Amino acid sequence: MPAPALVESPANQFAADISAGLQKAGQKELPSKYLYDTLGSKLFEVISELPEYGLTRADERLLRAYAHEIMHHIPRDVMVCELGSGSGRKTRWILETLSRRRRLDYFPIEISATALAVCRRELSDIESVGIVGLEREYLDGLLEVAARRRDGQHILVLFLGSTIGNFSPPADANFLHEIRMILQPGDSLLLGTDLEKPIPQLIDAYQDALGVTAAFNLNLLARINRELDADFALEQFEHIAKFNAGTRGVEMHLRSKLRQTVAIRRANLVVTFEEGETIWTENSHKYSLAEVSRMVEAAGFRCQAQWIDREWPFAESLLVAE
Ligand code: AVI
Repeated sequence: MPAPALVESPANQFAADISAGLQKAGQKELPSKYLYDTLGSKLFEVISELPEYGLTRADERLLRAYAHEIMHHIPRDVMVCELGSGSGRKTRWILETLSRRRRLDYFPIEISATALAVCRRELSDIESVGIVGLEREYLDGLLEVAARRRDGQHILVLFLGSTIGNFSPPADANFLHEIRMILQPGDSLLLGTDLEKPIPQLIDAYQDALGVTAAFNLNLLARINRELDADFALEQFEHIAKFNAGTRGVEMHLRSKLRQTVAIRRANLVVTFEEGETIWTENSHKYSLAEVSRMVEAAGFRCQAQWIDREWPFAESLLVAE
């Protein structure tokens, strides 16, 4: 009889990923997806209201202004699936517009149960939209949606807010390719990408005056304390944001203010940090339009239409699977 497969629980996976990231030779790092526990998701909502952080408002402005145009490119019989719905607020414009033509099902996919609950609450008043939240990793959720497709039905995937930029190149292109492999020709992907802008503006956006982004970043250590019985002293780390000119991304780090040792009991790990050493917690890539074109074409999509916000350079691209 074959040995039973080992199923990783989310807590074990979290411990394994934290342990691997903090033992990396050279630059220590933590996966940015773990920034979004209940508290982290709420702090991100506050970030998107900050005057310095124009990304979410640009995304929402475009969706609101062009929802009708977007709809004209989408087949009538469509199921809408969103990777990382967040609060769902900016999705409202798309769902309201599409559901005026005919009833539709909307599948938000999130690893955060809290974000899914907020999304359901935010959007449940829209008539003619059935909401089926999937608490999954993005591609697992998308596979599940694809399995529910009826004959002749199309899928519209929403991947908004430039979350793609948090997959450092070339992982961004690879991820789009994986999405493409699940879709069928004629399905669509609405992709939001944050565009290049002056470096001081970017640094302000990720190192805001109120310190909300700092709290968002430090919460990752607090989360490890809470969930993995660790003893990070938060006041001994500081948030920094810097622009990496080589990769053209804003990096968030947590810098150790002194030499210190931290125990993470549930990961069976003791880690030493040198004074000034950093943990890299997130990359937020800033795209050029030419780069977006190359990336989507290499992944097997054709760009059918594109809308750009001039106030905060940001692009919404409607892609069709070829
Ligand atoms: C979710 N993502 C697109 C945000 C970004 O801008 O990269 C996450 C974020 N990190 C700090 N501020 C916002």
